[in-house]
Amino acid sequence: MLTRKQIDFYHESGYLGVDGVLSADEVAELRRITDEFVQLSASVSEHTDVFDLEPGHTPEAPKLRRLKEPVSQHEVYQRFLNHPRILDIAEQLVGPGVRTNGNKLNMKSPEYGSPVEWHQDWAFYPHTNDDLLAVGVCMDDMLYENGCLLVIPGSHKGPVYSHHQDGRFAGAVTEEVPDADKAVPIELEAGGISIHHVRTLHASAKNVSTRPRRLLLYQYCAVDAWHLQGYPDWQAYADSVLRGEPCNRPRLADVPVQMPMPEALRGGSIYETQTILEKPVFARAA
Ligand SMILES: O=C(O)CCC(=O)C(=O)O
Repeated sequence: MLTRKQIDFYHESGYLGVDGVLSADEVAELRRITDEFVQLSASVSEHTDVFDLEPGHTPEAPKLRRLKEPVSQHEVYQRFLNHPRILDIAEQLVGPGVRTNGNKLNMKSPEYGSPVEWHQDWAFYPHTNDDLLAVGVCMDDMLYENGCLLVIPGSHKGPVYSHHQDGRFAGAVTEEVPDADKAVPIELEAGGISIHHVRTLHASAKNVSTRPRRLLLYQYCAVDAWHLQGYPDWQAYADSVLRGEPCNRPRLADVPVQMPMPEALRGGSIYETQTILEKPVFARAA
């Protein structure tokens, strides 16, 4: 469980790093399953609904950038989504009650792992209120050198910046990123978790080290935060509730929203969407 000080820090700064949430055995289990998926990705040569590939991927040297919706791919990822320690923490920050609104496993392999440009998750999935966060489960030590998450403290209390270019959603902030010089790295040992608020400006650089950086991202939110694009039916919403009761009275907060529409020119993953950026910061530096 988080201390009062950690909870206050999260609300004030819009992020938090927590060491030692998973045991070494749990991390080993996640790595083992993930290695199997990397091997499986050798059988494809283009992005699929499951695999997002790094440029240069070949069957002989598979380079997997993202496993999409890992929770739907393997029971182990599903189990960790419901890990009591992680849920306790998420509930302390968005609860009582907690539901999930997505998951992904981003892998930055040694020496080429792709960067992610500055963005706010809120621009991708605005809800009726902003009690949403992403937990990053570190499957490796996550350090500056291997492309740890970078966050701009306090940015979750500020505006939602334009993620549009030429009138279409572009998956990254397309104006000058304010306070980029104040960005801080979230560095953690394997088994630790990063937490960032849905409106916190964040990014990550290319992995220039010889060590992998695999980050399993679970999105959690308040039970009464409803996606503004809705749900196909009640069950689709109710199935997302992990703790507490489903609630058909969304809480409406006064939050700035720009829908991620008209749709991006390229979809499939944030990496693909961001390839059209005219002024990338990290891709240019890489
Ligand atoms: O994997 C990362 O470094 C950042 C991931 C991220 O922000 C995202 O996928 O939305």
